Amino acid sequence: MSAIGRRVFLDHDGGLDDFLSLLMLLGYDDVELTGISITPADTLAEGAVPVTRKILDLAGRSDVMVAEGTLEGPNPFPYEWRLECLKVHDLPILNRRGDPVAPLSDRTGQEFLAETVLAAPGPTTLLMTGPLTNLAWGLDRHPELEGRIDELVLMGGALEVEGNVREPGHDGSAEWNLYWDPPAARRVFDSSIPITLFPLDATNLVPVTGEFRRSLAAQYDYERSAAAGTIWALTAGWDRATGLPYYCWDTLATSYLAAPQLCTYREVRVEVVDDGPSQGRTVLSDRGRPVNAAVGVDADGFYAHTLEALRR
Ligand code: AGV
Ligand code: CA
Repeated sequence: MSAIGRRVFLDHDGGLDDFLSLLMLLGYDDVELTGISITPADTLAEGAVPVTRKILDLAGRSDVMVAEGTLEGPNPFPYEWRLECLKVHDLPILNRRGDPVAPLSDRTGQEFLAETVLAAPGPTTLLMTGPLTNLAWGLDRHPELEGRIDELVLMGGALEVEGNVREPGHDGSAEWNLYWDPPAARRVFDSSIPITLFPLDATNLVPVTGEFRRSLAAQYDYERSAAAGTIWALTAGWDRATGLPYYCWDTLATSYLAAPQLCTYREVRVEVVDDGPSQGRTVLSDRGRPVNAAVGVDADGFYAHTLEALRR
């Protein structure tokens, strides 16, 4: 690693844990964050874009540029989930500084991702905590992009566990990020970009518990931690409302950039189903492409790491 550490570009889709991932990432000394694009998937761009900029301001990183993606996948997220970002937008802890200062790009998110990676003086690691739409768009238009990404760190997929899609006409085998835009997922998996995958097999091991949420209170004097604790509190009761618990989905993938040793990994071969009742499913197959997949987690170590990253 060079003195500035690893060059990272973040594409997120504005869910509660996408914002939490950004709060954690901003505590990592060895990460040089080159920009952020937003995919309007598990969110509304009108909430996700200003929230992202306000989080950057809160962390003293008003120099990082944000861009709004305009591409949409074929399978929309439940509208109630997408509304959560509006609550975050109004949190007092994010509004103490007034209107956001971190710059908003005049490029679309998909253009900004490709252009930022292509303009970097060396390879970039992509952290993607939502669908792969923006990256697939870039790969189609800029063939040279593929060789400029040294690693894609992705929250997505379900290898040997059930998926989390519960939609009419779907068999439940897919994870939402890849289900939102299955052809985009397929396009990216068909590329030669090295993929480190955080599928439900690993994230199922790190649920957001009440005990974990309340443990944030002890470090409320750290502003990133105060914001994170407040956002995590919005996940309380989620399991009763939706029948599905909230997990540390995106934050587990994010932790890889500072503490990869928290997980155990398996080299597997994976194919993505791009249509029909299993669309978005990641299938283990000898014909698939190689993926380094997280399959185990030191859960206590991960929760402790999260708290520590938010105290820096
Ligand atoms: O499938 C996990 C992905 C992660 O990127 N998202 C949420 C995380 O940001 C979709 C999702 C699955 N189940 C959900 C989701 C739920 N119950 N509420 C909100 N989003
Ligand atoms: Ca997400």
